[in-house]
Amino acid sequence: MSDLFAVQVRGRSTALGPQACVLHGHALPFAEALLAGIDTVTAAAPLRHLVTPGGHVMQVAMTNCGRFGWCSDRRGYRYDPVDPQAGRPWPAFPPVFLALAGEAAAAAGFSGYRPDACLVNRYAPGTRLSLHQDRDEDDRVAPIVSVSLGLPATFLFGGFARGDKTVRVPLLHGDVVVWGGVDRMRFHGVLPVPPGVHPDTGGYRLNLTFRKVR
Ligand code: MD3
Ligand code: FE
Repeated sequence: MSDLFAVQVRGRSTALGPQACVLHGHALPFAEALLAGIDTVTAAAPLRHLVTPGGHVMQVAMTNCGRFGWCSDRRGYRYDPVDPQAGRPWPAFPPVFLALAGEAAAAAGFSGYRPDACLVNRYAPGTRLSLHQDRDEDDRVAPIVSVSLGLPATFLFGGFARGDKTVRVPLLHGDVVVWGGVDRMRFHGVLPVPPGVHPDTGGYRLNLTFRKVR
């Protein structure tokens, strides 16, 4: 295994790179409150399947909360302060979202984290997210904090070119991953979620990704 991808398990955290790590089970104490927050957000801004600029319907169902929401349509990808489906601003962050994101970022070495967007992703069994970079944010150094809830999935963590070797990282209910600094622009994706039933989410995997857009 190359140094770049050396995986080191230290108690409840696994380093994926110099500034990327998995905090195993870190969100478990917040899980119930986070799921209630997701329900509040999706009541105001329902999960939907966006269309890519190429005209494909995305397998992952998405919505947002916070000052900005990630959107995709035939015109391209962008962050929008308004939910284009509802014609009004995205719902505010449920307070527990900000508390968890700030605390997890600090635990990973990024103090003072103030995200302004949270993308909510819902995966039904068989759903995958192909390898990509997150490059629609103005800030490409601030960390992204990702929270996995419900069905387990295998995360692909790659390099800085699409063709670079990837490592597979199992992500379980309650795991939090933090990527920032030099690791921020890595290619990443999610393998098809295996079928299953989770006591807290039923037949879904939910993922929250906190971002600093501006
Ligand atoms: C790794 N979501 O929403 S975790 C996404 O599980 C996204 O739903 C996946 O990729 C999911 O864009 C993966 C989030 C994530 C976000 C940014 C990253 C992983 C990252 C940036 C660099 C490396
Ligand atoms: Fe991503």
